Amino acid sequence: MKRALVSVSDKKGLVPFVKELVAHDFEIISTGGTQKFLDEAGIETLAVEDVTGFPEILDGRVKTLNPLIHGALLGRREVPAHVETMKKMQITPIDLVCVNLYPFKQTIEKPDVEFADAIENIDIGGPSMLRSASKNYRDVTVVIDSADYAEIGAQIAKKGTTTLETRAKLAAKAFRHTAAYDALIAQFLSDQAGVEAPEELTLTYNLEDTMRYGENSHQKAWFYRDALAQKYALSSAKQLHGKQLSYNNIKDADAALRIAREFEEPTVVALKHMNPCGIGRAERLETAWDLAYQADPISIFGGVIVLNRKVDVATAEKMHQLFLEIIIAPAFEEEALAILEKKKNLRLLQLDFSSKNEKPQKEVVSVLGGLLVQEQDVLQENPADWKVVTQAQPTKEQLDSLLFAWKAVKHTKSNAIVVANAQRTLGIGAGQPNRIDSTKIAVEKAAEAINDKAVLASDAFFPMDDCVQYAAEHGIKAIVQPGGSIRDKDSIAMADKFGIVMVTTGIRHFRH
Ligand code: 93A
Repeated sequence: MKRALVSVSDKKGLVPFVKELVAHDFEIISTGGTQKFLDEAGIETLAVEDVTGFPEILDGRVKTLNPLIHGALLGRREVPAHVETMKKMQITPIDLVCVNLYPFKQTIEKPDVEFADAIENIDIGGPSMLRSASKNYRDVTVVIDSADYAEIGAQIAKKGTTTLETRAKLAAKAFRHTAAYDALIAQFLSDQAGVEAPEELTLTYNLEDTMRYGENSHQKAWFYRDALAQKYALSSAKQLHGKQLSYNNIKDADAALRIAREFEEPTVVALKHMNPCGIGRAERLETAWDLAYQADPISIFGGVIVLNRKVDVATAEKMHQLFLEIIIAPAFEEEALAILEKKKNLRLLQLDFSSKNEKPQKEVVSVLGGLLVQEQDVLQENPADWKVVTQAQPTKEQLDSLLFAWKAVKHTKSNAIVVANAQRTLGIGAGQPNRIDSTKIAVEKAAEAINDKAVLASDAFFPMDDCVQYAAEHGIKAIVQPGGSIRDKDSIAMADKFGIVMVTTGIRHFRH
C-alpha cells in the first residue's frame, strides 16, 4: 500500500481525485478540516495524529510539523541507511502530497483585512511539506494545483504511480509556488513595517497571457500580472471584443490610461507609440472625441483611444469611421457596443480606471542585468503653487489651458512640448533629443490652430531662451515650465520682450 497526505484549503475537485487514489491502493492521511470534508464524501482517511501520535495543537498552527511526517517525505528510498532509519523509527514513507495553502493573498486583498487575520493565514506546515516532498521528487509526487488532479490521477490509474518526468515538473512548480507565496508575505510584511527599499526585492507576478510576439514578430513575449494589481490597472480590464492585445498594445494602453486618469471632465485621449497624439475635453463626450480627433487627424489612425465616460451611440458612430486598435472606457451603451463590434479586430475593453486616493505604486522597468524601481509619478498638481515670473499675468482661461497642457506634457516622452488651448491639444512634440526640436514640432503641428488662446507646456526647464523665442514668434501667449535652469532669467526676459505669460511649477515631469 502507498500513502498520500492530503491537506487542502481549497477543496475544489478533491473528491474524485482522492477517490482515484483510493481506487489505486493509496491510504489517505489528512488534516482536520480536510479529513472532515473527505469523511462527509464517504472517504475514509487516517488523521495526522494517527500517524504521529501527536495532536494538532496551537489552534492548528502545528498540525503536520513532525519528523514522522517530514521523515516520511524526505527519506530516500534508494539509500539503505535511510530505509533502515525509517524502519527503526517506524516511519512509513509518504508517496504523494496534495496540499494547497492557506489563502494568504485572498485574505490581504479583503478591503478591511485585520493584521492578525493576515498573520493567521500565513501557512507554515503546508509549504514545509511541499518543500520536503519536492526535494525528494525522485520518490514523491507533489500536487498543488487542482488543474493537475486529472493528469496525475490518469497516470496513477495507468501505472500505479506518476512518471519521474512528471514528478520533476511538479516539484519545480511547487517550489515556484512556495517562493511566490513567501514573496507575497514578504511584500506584505515589508509594506506594513514601512520598508521602502528591501535589500532583496520579492515581487509576485502571475502569467496572464502568452503574446503572439513581442515588440517585433521575431521576439517571444509574455504578460505577467502583478499578483496584487490595482483594480484600475489595465490587467484588470474586461475585454469585450476583438483580437488578443499585443505586447505593444499593452504598453500603449497602459500609457493612455495614465493620461485619462488625470482628467475629471469628459475627456478623450488618443495615443500612438507611447505618446498622446490628441487629448480633447468638453461637456459632452462626443465633443471631446471631435476635439481629440481634430488635434491630429493623421496620427490617430491605428491609435489607442481612452474615454472616461460611458460610450454613447453618437461617439461610437464617429469612432467607427476610423481604423483604431483599441478603445477603453468605463462602460459602453449597448447600441454603441454593437456599432463598434462590427469591426472584427477592434479591441474593446471595459475598465473603471477612476479610483482616487491611491498610494503611489512602485513601478519597475528592466535594464540588462537589473531592474529600476521608482514610485509612479502621480503627483497632483496645484496651480495655486505655481509662480508667475513675467510682467504679464495669466488670465483665468490661460491658467486653465496651462494646467491642461501641463497634464498632457507630463505623459509625453521627453523632451516634451505640448501646445494646447483649454479644450484640446493643438500640437505635441515628443521624444526629441533636444528641446528646440520638440518645440518646433509642437508649434508646427499646431500651425493654423494657434490663435491668442494657445499656450505651451514644457516637461522640463528651458536650457536657453530659444524655445521661448520660437514659441512667442509663432503666436504662443502663455508658457508653463518647471523653471530651475541657470538661464531662467534669459527665458523670462524673452517672454517679457514679447509680452507673454510665463509660469513656473517647480516640478519636473520627465518621462523617458
Ligand atoms: O498552521 S499551519 O501552518 N501548520 C501546519 O502544521 C499545517 N499543516 C498543514 N498549516 C498547516 N497546514 C495547512 O492546513 C495546509 O497547507 C492546508 O492549507 C490547511 C488544511 O487544513 P485543514 O485540513 O484542517 O482544513
